[in-house]
Amino acid sequence: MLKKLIYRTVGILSAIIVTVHTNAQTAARSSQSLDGKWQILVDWYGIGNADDIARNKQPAGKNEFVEFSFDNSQTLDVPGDWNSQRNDLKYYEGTIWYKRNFDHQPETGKRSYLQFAGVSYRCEVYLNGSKLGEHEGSFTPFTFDITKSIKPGKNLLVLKVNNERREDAIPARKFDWWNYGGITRSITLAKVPDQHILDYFIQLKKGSLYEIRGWVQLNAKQQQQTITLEIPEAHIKKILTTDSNGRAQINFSAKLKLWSPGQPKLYTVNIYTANDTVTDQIGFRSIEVKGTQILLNKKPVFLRGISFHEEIPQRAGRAYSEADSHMMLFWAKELGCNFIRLAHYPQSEQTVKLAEQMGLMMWEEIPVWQGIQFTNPQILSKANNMLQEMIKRDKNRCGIVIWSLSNETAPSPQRNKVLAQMAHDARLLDSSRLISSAFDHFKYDGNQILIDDPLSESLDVLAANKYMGWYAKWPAGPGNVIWKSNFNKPLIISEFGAEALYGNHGPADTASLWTEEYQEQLYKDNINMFNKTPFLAGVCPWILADFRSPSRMQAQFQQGWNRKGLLSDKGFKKKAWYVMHKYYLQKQKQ
Ligand code: GCB
Repeated sequence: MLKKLIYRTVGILSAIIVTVHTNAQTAARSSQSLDGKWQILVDWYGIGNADDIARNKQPAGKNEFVEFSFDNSQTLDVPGDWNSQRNDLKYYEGTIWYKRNFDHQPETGKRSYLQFAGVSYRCEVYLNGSKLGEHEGSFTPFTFDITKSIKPGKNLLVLKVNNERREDAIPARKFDWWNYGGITRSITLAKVPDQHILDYFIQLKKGSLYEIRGWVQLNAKQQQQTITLEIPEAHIKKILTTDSNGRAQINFSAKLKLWSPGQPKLYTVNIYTANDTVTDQIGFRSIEVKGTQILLNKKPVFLRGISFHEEIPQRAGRAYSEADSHMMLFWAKELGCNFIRLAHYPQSEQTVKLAEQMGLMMWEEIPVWQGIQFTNPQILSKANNMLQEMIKRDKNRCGIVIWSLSNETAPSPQRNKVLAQMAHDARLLDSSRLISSAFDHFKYDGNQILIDDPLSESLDVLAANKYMGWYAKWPAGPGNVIWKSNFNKPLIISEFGAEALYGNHGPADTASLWTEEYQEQLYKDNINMFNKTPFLAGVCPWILADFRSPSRMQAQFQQGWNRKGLLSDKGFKKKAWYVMHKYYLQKQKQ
């Protein structure tokens, strides 16, 4: 029986971390969720001894005690950030140790994989007292092959999780969102056949409406193995054969119904070998640029976007459930969007899958956000590791049309070199999508703003974050700005907006900062500017909903919230929402 694939997460070969994280297509197989209540130890001073904690050391006798012991300790929910689960952890940046036991019944001919969908920010993983490895980065998955270390019966799993902000991390020490810590996404234990399908990539070739390209990779380097690929609804059945690396190429033509926001068609795709079967829902669409246009399935498309953080404002915590993803995505649809910018990091796999099912194109980015240490020789490998993990996880999601490398990084020889290298590496992993990066450094001349960032050469789509009327004064009156570019490429205004406290009103004509009317007028002025920009291929207001940020401590209006939401922290619509909604309805008709 084929099992529906819920989490199709691909593992990693970690570039910076000590342990080899094995690739594994784990989700399609029988899997055990390790979510639920985990016991925890808050290590306020970061002094816990890993050897003792990892084996849950017990007192040797009646007159002994262990200070760092999980016995009778408190619990936290997994998945979930720690900040919103306990008042005293609201601002906590440090280490928490997590522990749970699980049972295991060995099956002959099976391997066991332990898969983490996201742990924030860095973690060490210990199984039965021994270290499996480490991972850095909150937003991408990692997997361990634990076949050799798992025991029949009871097993002890311990994680050391740390969310301290550091200069050499990605993002670095300063960022404009809440630094949620903890096991924020699910943990799964999966059993797979010894010889199994490790990974696969199936998409339309760039620029083609019918040529299907890709590959299937087995875990063992076995030559001449037969793999079957089926798309039953389209009566497609292809027999593939592996090369000496255990990889089979996919290369055939078929006339399939194309995926688009209007008709987000997905096909069931089955891949099987003699031992193993995986099933996925895959859509087929082409995305390319022609001059200053973005073409979806060969037709120009205007990206009617919105950004959001992976945060539920009403709960003031990180989003973790399917219901959470639904809420954010329904709002995006209600606004009239056909596109979302997943800011500023890969959001959960369930958000990406739901968005695709709902007909939303996506921009997905890694958290290379402002002040990154580009001169640090480790940064390229850290960033590339995240890029690889993101692309590996979501490369079969046709809803993703743009991979983005960075947000608001200042041009410098070193930054230009690192990001150009990443653009190159991203294309090696996936040549079917567009590459972008959000800029905020431009040249000004009167009312003209010029895009001249040298990184543009390496990108398919240009993206500008520009807060006209908020951080930047209109040089020649509201709306009066002309965008120029040194490159014949499409432009997305990837951020614009202003802060408004919901319910704070003032007169429309002389509106003062922080009022809904000021934000509303600023949206109208920005739309005027958009209408004067012929090479504009999309816009993306900042942001769907107010979000929490300790950088935003203005006492009267912010109180720890960035108020640029079109929705308030309670989900109420501000006046600017309706301006944007109207604009998107008009754009949809054009
Ligand atoms: C930006 C950043 C975004 C901030 C936003 C703001 O340019 O990309 O992360 O939250 O501005 O509100 O200032």
